[in-house]
Amino acid sequence: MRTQVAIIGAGPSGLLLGQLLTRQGIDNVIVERRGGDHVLSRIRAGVLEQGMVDLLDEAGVSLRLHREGIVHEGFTLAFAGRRHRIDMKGLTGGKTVTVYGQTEVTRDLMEARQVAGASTIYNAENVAVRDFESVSPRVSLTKDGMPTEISCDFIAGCDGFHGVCRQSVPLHAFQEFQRSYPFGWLGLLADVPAASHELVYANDERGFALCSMRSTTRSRYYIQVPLETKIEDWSDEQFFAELRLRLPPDVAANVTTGPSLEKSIAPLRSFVVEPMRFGQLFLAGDAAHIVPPTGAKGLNLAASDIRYLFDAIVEFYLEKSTVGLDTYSTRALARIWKAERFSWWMTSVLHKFPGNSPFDERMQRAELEYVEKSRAASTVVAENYVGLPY
Ligand code: FAS
Ligand code: PHB
Repeated sequence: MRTQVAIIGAGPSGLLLGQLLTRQGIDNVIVERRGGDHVLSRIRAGVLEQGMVDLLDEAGVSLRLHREGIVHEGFTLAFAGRRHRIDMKGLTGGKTVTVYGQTEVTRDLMEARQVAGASTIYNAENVAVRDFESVSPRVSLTKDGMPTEISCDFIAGCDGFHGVCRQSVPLHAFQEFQRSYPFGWLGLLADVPAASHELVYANDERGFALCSMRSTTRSRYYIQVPLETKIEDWSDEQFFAELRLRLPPDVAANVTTGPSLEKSIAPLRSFVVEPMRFGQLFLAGDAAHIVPPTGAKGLNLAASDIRYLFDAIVEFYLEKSTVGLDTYSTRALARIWKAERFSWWMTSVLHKFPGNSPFDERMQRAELEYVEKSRAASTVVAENYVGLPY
């Protein structure tokens, strides 16, 4: 099989790149190791920066997003019995975010790809990327027991943190930067009305909590849990009781309980690999970086990677220029590191760190009180949350 761009991974990164390339008339094949239903079953991000909304507009997949997505103009930080609203719209000259689940973004992209008749190989096994340092990179895989090979011009490694692409690069060719956090997030999705019309991030003595949503009738909640926590340790009732204890009383009183549609525990880590390009192999999204979800940046960083990579590939084919390809890694990493900083900062100031000294506790409180009292400090939070320019 021959194509121009072979994309490894049918998560949001791979599907968005595939959709943009297909609309541009650039042939591409997506190779995904799981089935489409499994990809859709993963409950992840919920907040889209304007840059991502604009890219989904350009990809022609934003009809439902504009119909069902909820525009948010601010969010609340709750701490020490007080609340501080970050007026994103007022502090950034009108910028907002849109609440619309990653599952729905993925669904919209999958449907568009099916309509376009573009090729996606699901349930691919033994996926390997080969000769990507040459001008003739290849992807080999097994499908229904049949070995298959795809020759291409470029390979987009959109296969997430545990994917094969980054792991296929020789160790001497890259440097990893990482920090693991001493806790995880236990998330619960339920068809209950939202406890607050905007997101509430709570720093409580008992630990972090987040009230988010997928719609006005479907809520997404998170509580910080110890790393060794097992899902079976937490019944729905125990989850809601703990959530309420960590929220401001009026928000807690507004929490409606209901059976969980999904419950999962996510570890928190900061991770970046440099560079993101290896010959004709380009890493994008979680394959290249991970942020703790506290800053709602993971999915949105995948979008800016795809913006840069798509523009570079189009420039190559249309203008026979490699400038975009040659600067992709530097350009993407410049934005990635700023989002890593913001996600690390939000995580550092909002969670209960086991082993924090009394000094550390005072520093955390001082950070939050500075944001509370300073318009400049609140503006820094607001402009990072809505997303720094691409
Ligand atoms: P993905 O991991 O989504 O997709 C990679 C795809 O590649 C997967 O479908 C995988 O099956 C496939 N793949 C892997 N290995 C392969 C191989 N060898 N061959 C072929 N295919 C292969 N972000 C937020 O902004 N907010 C959140 O609340 C949030 N919560 C998260 C919770 C969890 C548990 C996780 C893991 C991430 C969370 N994220 C969150 C981040 C998440 O949204 C990612 O940023 C987003 O999924 C990135 O998309 P992709 O880069 O496409 O990677
Ligand atoms: C979510 O709705 O899943 C969500 C929202 C904001 C975050 C993390 C997750 O910071």
